[in-house]
Amino acid sequence: MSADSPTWPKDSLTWPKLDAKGLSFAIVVARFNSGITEKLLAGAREALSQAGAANTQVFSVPGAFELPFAAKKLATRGGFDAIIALGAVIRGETPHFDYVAGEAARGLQQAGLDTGVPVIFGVLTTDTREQAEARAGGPSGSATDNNKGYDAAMTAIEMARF
Ligand code: INI
Repeated sequence: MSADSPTWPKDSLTWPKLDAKGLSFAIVVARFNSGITEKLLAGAREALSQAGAANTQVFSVPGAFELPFAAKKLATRGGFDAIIALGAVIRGETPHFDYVAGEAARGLQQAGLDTGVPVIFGVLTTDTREQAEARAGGPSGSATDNNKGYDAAMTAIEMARF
């Protein structure tokens, strides 16, 4: 952290002005529920592009359960200022949800703590597909509004500068 790092705004909870120039990011995205995760990916790319990130690489894995392995491998490889993990875990009728969502959250946090590279949790965990769609840009599929991929990328820029 340097003296000019963004600090939490005193008067509001809006995003600090974030500049990603000179930063490199890896986005790792799960293909499971790809109709949702592709929208998260579009949101993340839009945020990084708006903030001036010139070097972003995208990697895909089968499902959210595989995100921690990939994130740790990329963080260990070096060359990335932050890793953004994107996925969508929808509860449905099966206890599988709890294992997949829980291990994705635990493993992604661990990957960041183990490597010292920020690993951002851009994984939706919802009861229904409708709830997931509402958090992936809504009916219009917006890349900027109500898009947790966009928010995850903004978080990545802030933590890369921390
Ligand atoms: N993976 C997801 O990303 N989202 C889900 O909702 C999901 N459900 O519901 O099963 C899911 N399962 C696959 C899992 O992530 C692994 O790819 C699989 O278990 C192989 O390890």
